[in-house]
Amino acid sequence: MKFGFLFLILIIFSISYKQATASDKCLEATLALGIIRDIADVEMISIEDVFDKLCDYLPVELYEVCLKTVNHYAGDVIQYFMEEDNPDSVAQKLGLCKQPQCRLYPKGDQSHFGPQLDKKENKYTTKRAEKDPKLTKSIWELIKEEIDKIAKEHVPIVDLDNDHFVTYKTLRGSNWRGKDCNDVVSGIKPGTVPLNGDIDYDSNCNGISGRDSDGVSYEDKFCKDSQPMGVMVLGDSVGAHFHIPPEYFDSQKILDGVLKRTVMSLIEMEADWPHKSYGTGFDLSSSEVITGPVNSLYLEMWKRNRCNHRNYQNLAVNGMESKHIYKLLETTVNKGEQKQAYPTLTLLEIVGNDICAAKNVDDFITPEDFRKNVIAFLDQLDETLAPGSKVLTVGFVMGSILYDTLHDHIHPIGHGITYAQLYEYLICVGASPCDIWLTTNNTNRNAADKHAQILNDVYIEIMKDYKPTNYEIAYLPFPLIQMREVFTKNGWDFAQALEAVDGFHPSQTGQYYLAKYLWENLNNEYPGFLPPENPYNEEIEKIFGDQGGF
Ligand SMILES: *[C@@H]1O[C@H](CO)[C@@H](O)[C@H](O)[C@H]1NC(C)=O
Ligand SMILES: [Ca+2]
Ligand SMILES: [Ca+2]
Repeated sequence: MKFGFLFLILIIFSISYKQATASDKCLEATLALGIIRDIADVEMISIEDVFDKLCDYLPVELYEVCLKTVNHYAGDVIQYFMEEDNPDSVAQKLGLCKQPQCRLYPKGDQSHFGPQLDKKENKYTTKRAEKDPKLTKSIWELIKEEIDKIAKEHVPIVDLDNDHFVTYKTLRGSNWRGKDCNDVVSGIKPGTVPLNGDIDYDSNCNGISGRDSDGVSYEDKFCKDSQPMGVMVLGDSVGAHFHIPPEYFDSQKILDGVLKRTVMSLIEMEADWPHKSYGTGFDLSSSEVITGPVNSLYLEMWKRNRCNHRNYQNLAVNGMESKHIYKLLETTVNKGEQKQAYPTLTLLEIVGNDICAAKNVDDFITPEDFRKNVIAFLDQLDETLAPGSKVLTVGFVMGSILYDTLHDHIHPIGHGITYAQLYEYLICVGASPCDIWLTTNNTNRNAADKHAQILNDVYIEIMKDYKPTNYEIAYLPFPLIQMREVFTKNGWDFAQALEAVDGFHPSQTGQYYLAKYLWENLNNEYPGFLPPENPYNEEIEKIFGDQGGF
């Protein structure tokens, strides 16, 4: 059962790796209680006063169910906070945490001014006896339903012509795949070879159509011989760019309404930011809940050739592992229409979950099983991609860098809690996204790195003799080590390149450098792999402006 706000984020957090479990409940409750106490401190009000306003900080869609949750729990929470001013202890007394040895907040952490204030009154009823609340539907269930709708198929919810391209942004819309320029006719969509030179209308949504004064179609003149190529990402939460705003842990920002303004779209985006990701990012606008520079392989391809405008598909799904990756092909638009589609630069990137699926060092996927999964996927890819496509396989990350970089930094939760403490707590309650890398146990971290290298070697072996019909294939290591070298050389803290909240993913800054080094390395190590610059770019811009934007 969930409280106030953080449950939202944490539910999403847990969904991205695995289904939420009883252990996630403990984590969610503890963090939410910590935030509730922080708000009481910041405002110098009682816990009861916080509960009075709590649901006003959430979007209206969640108001009613929030109110029910508050009415159920507030009485007990106020009572327990008076007895012992510590979120871990309160969560345990509520029966939501079963293991008293797992503690996030330091034992003597009594930062809260409120106990005196709290004693005044408690208009909420306490329900100590009633362990199993009879809420009609918990917030958890509500949100899970919402996410299931989107997340089951990972295709847009309302798509009139059913071609997987739509005109709205979230819900697997144009933040994920180029915006549709006609949502009624299914042949018209980004990434296709133009119909009849697009003389009459723009059939592939790249903003180029019509003909010049000599009667020559602009598509024929500018694009036909330019080797257009789209970008497609088949991968995991790094490819989808998973990001939980640290602002959601900042009581002052919550009071300022940050959740109210942004949390629904975060849910509709599965907590992903593909429009700012290293693979398919294009959105350079600023946002209150994500900051940093944007660059991507798609943007580089677009800069090279304006004919590629809107030709991107980010099909990545949080938590993806090699054994499920073939499922992503179900939603590629090229399926069954290879001849009508332009070739794509396709990223195969599953940079960690195969390792993180292991709970201990004896539990890793074998190289043989991994090879089988990858080959099966590559075979299917050959039946999906347009002839002339390129596939870039990105290797596993050396995940011990995460711990090395962050372990002694303070987490956005505050209260002096370091990442090392958070990681151990997550393992303790059974809610860690990656027990084997996010741990103080360096035997485990090193073993995980070693196994990641073994899996990378499988990729390298496959590259040597795998000969598909419709595409060429290349392998590049995940450039995290290279990125760290650059940060170190410049005297920058590499923590900036990592996600502050989960301590696990590349941040916006990290995504930017990922794009930069993958693009550079691709061009250095595989020259000629990608099409050349289009000499007509300037003319296209002059005639078609921003080509309809994104
Ligand atoms: C680290 O984990 C290994 C198992 O992988 C275990 O044998 C060892 O005792 C652990 N070390 C510590 C310090 O807990
Ligand atoms: Ca459509
Ligand atoms: Ca066109």
